[in-house]
Amino acid sequence: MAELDAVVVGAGFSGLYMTHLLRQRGLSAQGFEAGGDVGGTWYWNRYPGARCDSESLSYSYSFLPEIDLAWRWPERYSEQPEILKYIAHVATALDLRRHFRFDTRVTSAAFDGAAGLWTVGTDRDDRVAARFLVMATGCLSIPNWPAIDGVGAFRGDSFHTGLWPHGGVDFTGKRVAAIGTGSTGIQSIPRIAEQADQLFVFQRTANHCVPAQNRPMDARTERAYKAAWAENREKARHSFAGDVAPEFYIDIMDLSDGELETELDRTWAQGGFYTQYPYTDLFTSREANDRVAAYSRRRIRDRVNDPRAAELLCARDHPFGTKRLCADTDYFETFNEDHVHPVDLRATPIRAIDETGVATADRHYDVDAIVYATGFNAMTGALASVDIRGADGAPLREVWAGGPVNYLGLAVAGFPNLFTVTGPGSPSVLCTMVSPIEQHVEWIDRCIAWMGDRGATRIEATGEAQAGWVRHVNEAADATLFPEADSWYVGANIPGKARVFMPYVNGLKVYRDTCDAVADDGYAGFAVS
Ligand code: N01
Repeated sequence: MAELDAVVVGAGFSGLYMTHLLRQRGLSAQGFEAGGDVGGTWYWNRYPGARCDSESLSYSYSFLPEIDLAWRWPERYSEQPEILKYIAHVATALDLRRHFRFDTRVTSAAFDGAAGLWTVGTDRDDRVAARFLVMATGCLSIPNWPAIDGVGAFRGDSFHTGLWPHGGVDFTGKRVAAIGTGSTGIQSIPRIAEQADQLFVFQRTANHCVPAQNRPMDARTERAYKAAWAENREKARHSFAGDVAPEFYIDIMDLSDGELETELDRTWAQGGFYTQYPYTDLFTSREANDRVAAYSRRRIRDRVNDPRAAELLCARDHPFGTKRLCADTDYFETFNEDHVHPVDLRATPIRAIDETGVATADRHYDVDAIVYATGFNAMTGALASVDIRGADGAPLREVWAGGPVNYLGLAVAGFPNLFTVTGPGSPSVLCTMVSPIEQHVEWIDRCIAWMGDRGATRIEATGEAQAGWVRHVNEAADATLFPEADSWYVGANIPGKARVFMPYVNGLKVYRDTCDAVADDGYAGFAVS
C-alpha cells in the first residue's frame, strides 16, 4: 500500500490549494475527486442561471496575484462556466491535476493509532496510507433529494440542480415542475421559464431575496480594484465576510422611517450582499430586522403584477437574511409571465410524485420534467458520507449524530491528523467562500510544517478545547437571530438531522485572529506528539 504524507479529498478551491501548498513543501500528497475534473461546486452545479452571488473580483485566489491581475471577469457576478474556466486555468498553471485521481469517490478512512496513519479507501478499490487526511469536501456537495413519496416513480426527466447534466438541458416546449425556491431555484427559474411551455414553481417557503444588480464588469471598477489589488486583498483577509465591501457602520434603529427608506434604496441599488453588510443591528435586533424585511416585501410587491402572487413570494416566516439571502435577476418578474404558475405548498402540500407528475393536496400537475432545486445536506453531509473512523474506531458520523463537534472548525477530538476545510464551526458559508478557504488551508499548511520542524507526527484536538469551541460557536449564534430560521445552517432541511447552528457567526477576522493565536501559542488546545 502506498504511504504518503497526505491525502486530500476534493478538487475544488480548497483541495487544489491544499495540494499545491503540500507539494510546495516537498510533501507527497494524493488527491481524490468524485467529479471528472477540477472545480468542486462549480463542476457539479451547471444548472441554468448558476452564478456566484459574490463579486467576481473577490471570488478568486489571492495567492496568485499574476493570474488575478490578468484575469478578466466578464460580469460583476460570474456565471458557472466562467468560474470553472478560472479554476481549470489555475489547475493547469500549477500542474495540479496530476496529483488527483478523478471519478474516484473516497468511501472510507480509518486511523491506525499504532502506525499513526490514515488508511483511505475509494469506490475504485484504491487503498492508500497517509499521515494527514484533509477533507476538502465542500459545504454544499451532497444533494438533497426530498423525502417525497414516489420521487423515483416519475417517468419524465428528473434533474437535481447540484447534479446537472454536462450537456445542458433543453426545456423548449416542455411542461416543467421546479421544486425549491432557495438561492438555486431563484437563479434557475427565470432561465427555465425562458424555454418552458409551462412552468409550475412549487414553493414551500418564500425566501428573502434582494436584486443581484448583476451587470457587465465595469471597466473603471475593475481598474480601481486592480490598482489597489494588494490593499484590497489584505482588507478582505481581515474583514468580517472575506470581502471588500464596507461593513457595519449603520445602526438601523438610529434611522427614522424616511432615512431608512433612503438608505435601503441605496443598498438595494447596489444589490446583492451589500444589502446586509452595512448594518450593525440587522442580525441582533428583531425590530431592526423587521423594518428591513418590510421594505424588502414592498420592493417585491412593486415587481409582481398579481397581488396574490406577490404576497405568496414575500418571505415572512424567518428574519431577513437568517436563511442564506438570495440574490435574483428577473426572478420576481418571471411570475408576471402567463406560463409561470406559483404553487403554494403551505396551502396545498405535495402528496406524492407519480409517473406523470406532481400530486398536491388539491390537484395533479402533469409535467414532462421535474427540477429539484432542493438543496444539500450542508456542512456535515459530505463528511458523514465517508466512513471516517478515529483512533478508537468510532465513526465520525456517530460522533456527530447529535450535531457536529470540533475545535476551530478544523479538527475533531479522537481523529488525529484529520483536518476539515470550511467545516462546521468555521465562518465559511457566511463569507465570500474563497477567503475562508485560503485561511483554513494556510493554517493547516502552517500546522503541518510546524510539526515537521519539531519532528512531531501526531496532532489531535483535546476534548476540553473542543467543548470550549462548540460552546463558543453556539453562544455566538444564540446572540443573533440566525438560529430562529429553519435553514440549512441549522440542518432543518434534512429530516432527522440534529438542529445545531453550524457556521461560526463572528466572522472571518475574529476567526482568523483566534486561529493564529492558537498557532502562535504552540497549537494550544491540541495534543501534539
Ligand atoms: O438550497 P436551499 P439551494 N418539498 O436549501 C425546498 C448556495 N448557493 O440549492 O425552505 C418542497 O437553500 C426548500 O423549501 P424550505 C447558497 O449558500 C450559492 O437553493 O425548506 N420543497 C427550499 O426552498 C445556498 O443557500 C450560490 O421550505 C422543498 C429549497 O428546496 C445553498 O447553495 C448559488 C423540499 C432548497 O433551498 C443552497 O441553495 C446557489 C420538499 N420536500 C446556491 N425540500 C452562489 O452564489 C426542500 N425544499 C455561489
